[in-house]
Amino acid sequence: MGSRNNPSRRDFLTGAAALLAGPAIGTASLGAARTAAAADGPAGLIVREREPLNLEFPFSTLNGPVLANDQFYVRNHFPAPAIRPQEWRLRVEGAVDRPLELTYDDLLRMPAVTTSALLECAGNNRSYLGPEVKGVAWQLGAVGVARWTGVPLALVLDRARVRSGAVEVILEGADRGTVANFPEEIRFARSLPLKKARRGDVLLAHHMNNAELPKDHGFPLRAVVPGWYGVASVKWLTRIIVSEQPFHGYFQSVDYTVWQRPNGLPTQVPITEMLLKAQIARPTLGEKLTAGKEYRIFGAAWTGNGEVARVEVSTDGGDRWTEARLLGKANPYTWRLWEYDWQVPGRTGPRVVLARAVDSEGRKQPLEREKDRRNYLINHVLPIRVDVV
Ligand SMILES: Nc1nc2c(c(=O)[nH]1)N[C@H]1C(S)=C(S)[C@@H](COP(=O)(O)O)O[C@H]1N2
Ligand SMILES: [Mo]
Repeated sequence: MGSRNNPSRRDFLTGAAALLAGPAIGTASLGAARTAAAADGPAGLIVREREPLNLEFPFSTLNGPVLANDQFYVRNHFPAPAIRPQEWRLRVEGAVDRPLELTYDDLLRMPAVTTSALLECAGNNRSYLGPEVKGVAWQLGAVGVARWTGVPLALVLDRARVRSGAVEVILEGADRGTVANFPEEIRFARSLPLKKARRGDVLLAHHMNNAELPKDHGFPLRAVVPGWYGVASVKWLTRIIVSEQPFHGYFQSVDYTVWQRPNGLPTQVPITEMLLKAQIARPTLGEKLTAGKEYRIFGAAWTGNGEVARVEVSTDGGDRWTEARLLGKANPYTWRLWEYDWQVPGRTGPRVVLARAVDSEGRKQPLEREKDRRNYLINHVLPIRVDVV
């Protein structure tokens, strides 16, 4: 009973109950963080860390398809570098026939595209795994959608003339700092397979929602890699290195990896594509709902590739599931807002509300946590306990 492949409802509810039970799993801290939110950060963002700055969007305030710049979560590993655009350069080097050195103005003059894209931190929802888990304790709000304007990376690579032996493109930021088990400071860097880097939708963005990139979102230039976890979207870009070897930098071999088991051998692989997820914005944990009244359950759902096909809601802890209404139109690489009008029962007491998504590839959100994912890729269904009063 209750194997990983076939979780019984009872096991699942045990999981949900344990999660809601208290200190062991940290519901108390969830509540504390939630109340601290408004007082704490700019524009009501929740301060998770001040140096380096890590800010969370209070997901319960979700109201539309795009967030304003000052609502967008911030995930910094090192202090944000202050960059003067006049002195800044983007260098393109490595396995290219024509290395480039571009100024900010050069980039602003190149053909640009504007597209909506969602960024989610691979550690979003981590606080639901319990207080002892390593990493920033995000609740639901290490995720956001903005409209990004920038130059396709493919265009810059074409200008630099990539050599035939190239396999990856390394993106390096200006920010630097120390990490465990390495004797010197390192810069933040991540690589993309050349094929992914050459898709027209990977951007070198200089504008966010029609404004210059804010400092904490990577001014003057950042990558935006739609469909991949946020870690791939390197901020404060200064160097693009085309490489003939795969890159194994810190942020894709020590941190931001998960385990896979090809041939039964545990192997660490970099985190790339986003997984399917539905999140409930309202009600929030512990919210009091009036017995016998209608309540609009509201949230968002997204997936790394493909489309969100369906969102289902349960208001009885996972017994029965009903389809929610998808709002607006499907838009690749962003979230789909959804709602469900719930006739709150007349009987008072605690209730567990759940939402789960299904995508166009037939994938479903899991009900249970997968252990091989370390402290990342948290996309199992999360219970929201409310009180009917
Ligand atoms: N240079 C640099 N780029 C970075 C990071 C960083 O610390 N330094 N953090 C990454 C991570 S883990 C995420 S989730 C996103 C967050 O982008 P945001 O701060 O604009 O929301 O930026 C990514 N790019
Ligand atoms: Mo992240």
